[in-house]
Amino acid sequence: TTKTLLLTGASSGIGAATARAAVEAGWAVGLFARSADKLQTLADELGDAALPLPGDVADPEAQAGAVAALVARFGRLDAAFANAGIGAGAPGTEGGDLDSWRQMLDVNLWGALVTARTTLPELRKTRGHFLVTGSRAGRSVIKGSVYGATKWFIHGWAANLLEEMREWGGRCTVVAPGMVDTEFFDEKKPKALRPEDVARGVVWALQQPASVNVGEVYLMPNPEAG
Ligand code: NJP
Repeated sequence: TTKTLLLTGASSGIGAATARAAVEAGWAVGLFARSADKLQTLADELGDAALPLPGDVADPEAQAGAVAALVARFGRLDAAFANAGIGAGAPGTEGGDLDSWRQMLDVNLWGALVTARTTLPELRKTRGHFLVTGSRAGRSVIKGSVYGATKWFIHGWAANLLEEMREWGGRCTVVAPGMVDTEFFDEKKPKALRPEDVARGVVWALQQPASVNVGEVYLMPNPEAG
């Protein structure tokens, strides 16, 4: 049987690169993000192994519909990667833009929580794997204090979620990169990680034997290596 992976934030960056790498590794993928046109283009590239699932992670009904559609199409869910996230200019606390705060909380926290709540009943059936994108910013201290704190939440939450999932043989991984050259930034970041570098780490975690839990995939760029 083909294993299946639901990815949020699949329309660009780390999510799109992971979708490509997972299909390359033999997985079928459900592609969730708001940009329906980008998801369709990626699904056309990936063929029968990909299902575009347009929606907003802040909308629990949209996520529920996407999981139902994926299971209807592929018959099972083996892994979910809660990767959608925004930096909103990585706002800090003093003078922080309130709308940006709200959007980050809705996507980075609420959206990831809802992805877990929506996928866990299906993952339980396959003793599956939940992955979530944290950050170096969830392991250290950055100037964008509010963005950084959303990622500290992810790391703390995922460590606790692993304990919950272990009761039925599930697994939980935090994917924690340093800077990655994606649409997260307005400008190119030539010395950063490539989204493909992160995707390789995600697929490596997915491919470990069921008896092995990868708690964290922590990747940093090494710019002086060329
Ligand atoms: O960024 P980008 P990344 N509902 O902008 C989607 C974390 N991270 O790949 O909805 C559903 O290319 C958006 O799609 P769309 C970061 O915090 C990054 O770098 O169509 N989806 C797109 O597919 C985030 O958690 C760096 O606009 C929503 C995707 O999210 C993850 O990596 C470093 C959505 C964002 O793709 C992926 O970001 C680090 C919504 N409401 C952690 N809002 C870095 N780049 O340096 C957004 O440590 N999306």
